[in-house]
Amino acid sequence: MLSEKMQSALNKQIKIEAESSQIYLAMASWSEVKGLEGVSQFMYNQSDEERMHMLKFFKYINERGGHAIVSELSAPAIEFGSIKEMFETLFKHEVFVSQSINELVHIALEEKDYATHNFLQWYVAEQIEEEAQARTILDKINLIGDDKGGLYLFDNDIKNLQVDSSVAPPTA
Ligand code: OFO
Repeated sequence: MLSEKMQSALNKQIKIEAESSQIYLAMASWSEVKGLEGVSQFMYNQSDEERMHMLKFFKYINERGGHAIVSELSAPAIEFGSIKEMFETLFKHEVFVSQSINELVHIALEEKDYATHNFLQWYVAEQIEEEAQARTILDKINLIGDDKGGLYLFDNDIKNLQVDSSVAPPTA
């Protein structure tokens, strides 16, 4: 059984994961409108992945005798200035999510909830992966600079970049 404190913290994370999905969906749309087909596909995939993260929390809370809550979400930004700015926003957001996961791990230990602590390890690994991926992409964007040909190739390459998880897929 989840403690009240643990349950409410996990429900807060559901909201964060759902908002992440919306943020990346908005990025997918912005890129698509700009004709960046590959970047847009990457963002659509990323958005789906975040929904999966959300559902995994959802199922876990209900499985442990809690009640997963669907809540109102904040509207994401819809304009991103440039690809570089957009990926910087993505990177910062992932760092924020990692901090939030760390906070959950902290609460799980405080509550002596070792099952939740164990469950959260998947997310700890996933965040390492997501931050590293965002960093790699930003490095590439910095290399390209204002080179239009480079941007074209980047857009083509990123389409095939797998938004994959570092560990087994969630059971949700
Ligand atoms: Fe859910 O990992 Fe990104 O935000």
